[in-house]
Amino acid sequence: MIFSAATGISGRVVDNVFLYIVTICIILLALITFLMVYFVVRYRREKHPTPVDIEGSTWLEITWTVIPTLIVLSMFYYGLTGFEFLKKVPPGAMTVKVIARQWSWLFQYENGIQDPELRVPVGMPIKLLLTSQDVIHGFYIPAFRIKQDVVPGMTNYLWFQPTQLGTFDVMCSQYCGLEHSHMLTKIVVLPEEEFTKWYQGKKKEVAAKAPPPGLQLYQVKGCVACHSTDGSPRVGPTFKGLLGKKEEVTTGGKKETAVVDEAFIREFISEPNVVHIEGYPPIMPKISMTNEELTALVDYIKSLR
Ligand code: HEC
Ligand SMILES: [Cu+2]
Repeated sequence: MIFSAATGISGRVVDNVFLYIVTICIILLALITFLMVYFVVRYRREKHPTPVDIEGSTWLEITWTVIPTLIVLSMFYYGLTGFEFLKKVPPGAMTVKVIARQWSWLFQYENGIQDPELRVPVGMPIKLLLTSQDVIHGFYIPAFRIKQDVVPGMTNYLWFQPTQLGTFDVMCSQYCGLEHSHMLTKIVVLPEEEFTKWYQGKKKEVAAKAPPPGLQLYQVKGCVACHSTDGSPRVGPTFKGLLGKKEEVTTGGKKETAVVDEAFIREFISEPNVVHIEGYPPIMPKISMTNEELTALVDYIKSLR
C-alpha cells in the first residue's frame, strides 16, 4: 500500500499544513476565476462601446494588497512551525542508525542488532541517524510524511512517533542507479511488550557472538539487492547453483572459461573487480567483512543448489 493515509504525529502535522495551503489555493482560484468571467460578461464591448477612465480607489488597493500578504505570510508561518516541529527531536527518543547502499537499507540498533527491516514500539519517538555507503539516497516513509536525503560522508537525521500499529513502506526517493525502484523496506510498529521481547531476544543472539548465519549476512551485507537465491534475474548472477557453474569471465582483459569453485567465490567477494563475469555490469562493490563472515557467506552460497 503505497499511498497510505497519514499516521504518526508527523503525518498529522504535515497533512494539516498541506490541507491549509491547498484550501487557500482553491478559494483563490475560485474567486479569481469567478471575477474574471463576471467582468468579461459585465463589461463586454456591446454594453460599453466607448471606454471610460476610472479613478483608482486607495482603500480597495490597500485591501487587496494587505489581505493576500497576510494570507501568504500565514502560509509561511504555518509551514515554518511545521518544519521546526519536524526537526526538533523530543527528549527520550530511541536512536536507530540507518545505512543506505545500492540498493537496500540496514538498521542498526543501540544494542548491536542489525536488521533489514525497522521494528519500533508504538508511541515511542524514534530518531534515525542516516548515512550512505555509496551514492545519495533518500529515506522516505510516505505514511509518516517524512523524507530526508541520505548523503555519503555526512549524517542526517529524522524523527517520527508512530501512533498506530501496523506495517508501513519505506522507499528511496533519490534516483540512485539501476535498482533504485527496488530499494524498499518496511517499518513494523509493534505493541511495546512485543517489541521488547524481540529486542531482548535478538540481543542475546548478538551477545553470544556466534557468527551470524549466511542467510542473515546475505541480507545485512546487502547482497540481496543484487543477487537472488532462487535463480531469478537481478543485477548480478543468481547464487542458486553458482558452485560448479561454468562461465565466461574476463581477467585482466583476457577472456576465458572458468568453473566456479569455493576459492573463486571467496576471491570474488574479497576483490570484486579483478574478474568480470560475461553479461553483467562490473559494479559489484567491495563489502567489508570479517574472515568468519566471509566463510559463513561462502558456505551459504555453496548450499544453494
Ligand atoms: C550493487 C550490487 C551488488 C551487491 C550489493 C553485491 N553484488 Fe555480487 N555481484 C554483482 C555484480 C554486478 C556481479 C558481476 C560482476 C562482474 O561481472 O564484474 C557480482 C558478482 C558476484 C559473484 C560472482 C558470481 C559469479 O557468477 O561467479 C559473487 C560470488 C558475488 N557477487 C557475491 C556477492 C556477495 C556475497 C555480496 C554481499 C556481501 C554481493 N555479491 C553484493 C553485484 C552486487
Ligand atoms: Cu537509493
